[in-house]
Formats: sequence, C-alpha cells, structure tokens
Amino acid sequence: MRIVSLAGGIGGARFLRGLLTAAPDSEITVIGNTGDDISLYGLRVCPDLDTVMYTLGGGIDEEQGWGRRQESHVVKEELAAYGVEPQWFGLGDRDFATHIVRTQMLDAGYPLSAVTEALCARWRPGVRLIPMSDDRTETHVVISDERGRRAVHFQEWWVRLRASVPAEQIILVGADEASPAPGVLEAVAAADAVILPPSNPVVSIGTILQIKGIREALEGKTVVGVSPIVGGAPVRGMADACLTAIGVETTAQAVLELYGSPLVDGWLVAEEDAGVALAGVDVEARPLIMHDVESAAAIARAALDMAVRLA
Ligand code: GDP
Ligand code: FO1
Ligand code: CA
Ligand code: CA
Repeated sequence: MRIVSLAGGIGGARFLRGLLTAAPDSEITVIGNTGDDISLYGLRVCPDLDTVMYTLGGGIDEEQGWGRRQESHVVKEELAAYGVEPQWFGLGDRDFATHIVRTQMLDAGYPLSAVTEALCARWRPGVRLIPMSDDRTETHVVISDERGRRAVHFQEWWVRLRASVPAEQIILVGADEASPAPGVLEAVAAADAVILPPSNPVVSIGTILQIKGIREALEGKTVVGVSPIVGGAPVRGMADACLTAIGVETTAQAVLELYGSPLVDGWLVAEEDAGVALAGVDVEARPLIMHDVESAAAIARAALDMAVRLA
C-alpha cells in the first residue's frame, strides 16, 4: 500500500511511528512542514523535519519530544558567554551538527529536499521524508506588545512568548511564491491513502495546505484525518492559541470544518467527542491518546482501515 502523510513535529512524528508499526510493508511518503524553519547563528534549523527524522530514526529526546537524546549544551553556553542573541532558543550540541551539515549543503546549492534525503541516509527513518517545498517559507505571527504592533518569527512567539500574547494574524511568508518540492505531487498522485495525523491544524497541516497545488491534489484522494483536539483541548502544546488566531474554536468539530469536505473523507475523534459530524465525512470515535508506540499504532490502524473502506 502506498501511503502519504502530512506531518508537523511531535504529534506527526509520534503518529508516524505508530503507522510504521501498523503498516510495516507499506511505502510511506511524509510531506513535512517547513513553516517553522528559522535561521540562527547563520544556520538553517528545520524543527519539524528534524523531529520526524529523529523520532523515526531513534535519536529523539523522548521526554521533550524534540531535539536529540543524550544532548549537551556547551555551544549554547559559549554563545551566551559572547552575548550572542537569541538566547531563548535552545540548540544542543548534537543537534548543531545537523544544522551545520544542512547549511553547508544548502550553501553549496543543494535544494532542501536533497539535503533532507542526505540527512535521512544516516537516520533511516523508514519513510521517505520530503519537505513541503524547497522554496523558503516562514511562519510569522503578528502581535502587539510594548514595542507596538509587529510581526515576530513563529518560534519567537511559540518558544520565547509561549503563545501568551494573542496572535492577531499568522502568516506564511513566501507562500505565494512557493511550489511543492519534487516528489510531493507525484507521491500524492500515486497514493492509495492520505493521512492527516494529529498535527497542529494551523501551523503544521494548515501551512502545508497553503503550498499551491497540494490541497487540490489531496482533494482527489481518500483522506483520513486524526483529531489533535480531544475534549476541547490540544493534547499537548498551544494549538488553541493558533486556532483562536484564525477564529476557529478548539474542538474536534471545528477542526474538521476547517479542513472541510471534499478534502477530508474520514475523521477520527476521541470517544468523548462522539457526535462530531459533517456532510460527506465518515466520523469514528476511538481512544486517541498516543501513550506509546502501541497506542499510536492502534490509531494508525483505525485510520488505515477507514481509508481502505472509503476508497
Ligand atoms: P509540533 O510541530 O511539535 O507542534 O507537532 P505537530 O504539529 O505535529 O502536533 C501538535 C499537535 O499534536 C498538538 O495540537 C497536539 O494536540 C497533538 N497531539 C500531541 N499528542 C497527541 C496525542 O497523543 N493524541 C492526539 N490526538 N493528538 C496529539
Ligand atoms: N522548543 C522549545 O520550547 N524551546 C526550545 O528551546 C526549542 C529548541 C528547539 C531546537 C531544535 C528543534 O528542532 C526544536 C526545538 N524546539 C524548542 C521545539 C520547536 O520549537 C517547536 O516545538 C516546534 O517548532 C513547534 O512546532
Ligand atoms: Ca511545528
Ligand atoms: Ca476527498
């Protein structure tokens, strides 16, 4: 079976680990979010691609959900000793090596998709991981604070401000000029099923859907989504702050309506959210908390069963 899954960071990566267990013989292509990407100290950092790569490759810090396990922070301390900003973003020493390799290859002219493939040659994630686009896009957030109304990088709003200042607007800078990376539309065209994992509906899935041609390509396929909202709240993180910014309620119902039909054909919600409904969409209620690989695999299995039934 050929499966395409979109993915953000933690929610996407943990779901994908379950999908690999649930469908070990399938060919899985992952379209990764690059709206979170940021340049720091001259290095290009791709948090969501790295979270997927490290999680599936066995290198992730399991507790944190991002970054490398057995990490140290000597370089960060040394940069801070020089007073180099920003100091609110924590890159570990092992992680730094990834960003150095990536930046070196990008500077030599390789597209991000080729760089990601090269990095994955080490991590062997068991999926084909493709960035949504080789064109540089970045999510910026419009806020108002003591310095007035201004746009900050998504990471500054998320990590430094912990989304405590309301987002007045969330913009994917560069979206209009960006095209899908090579292989993205081809993988979607060849897919037997497309999965929307429980990733952030605004700054992960919503971002990927903004790249021209991707939403239209997905609309022609059987698409099953897993709700990241359980009982009116995100399972982890601050997705509610992102949904509020675009005027969408933090409910499994509202996220389904945001994705809409004809994009989504099947929608998995948690048992406490039974009753969610939308014309043209099959809805099933299941336990949706990913406690471990086995519970993630059960969710993935339910999504695949639904996709096969709806195809
Ligand atoms: P990020 O890029 O690291 O923020 O990760 P994603 O965008 O891939 O996923 C974030 C979303 O995953 C959040 O909105 C969470 O609600 C959702 N999430 C995390 N863990 C779980 C879980 O166990 N079950 C479900 N249903 N959603 C989850
Ligand atoms: N999240 C934090 O809350 N604080 C950090 O210092 C931080 C550093 C970091 C470094 C590399 C990386 O790949 C991810 C990192 N994250 C950090 C997570 C990341 O900023 C966000 O969780 C996602 O981008 C939001 O989707
Ligand atoms: Ca993300
Ligand atoms: Ca459809």
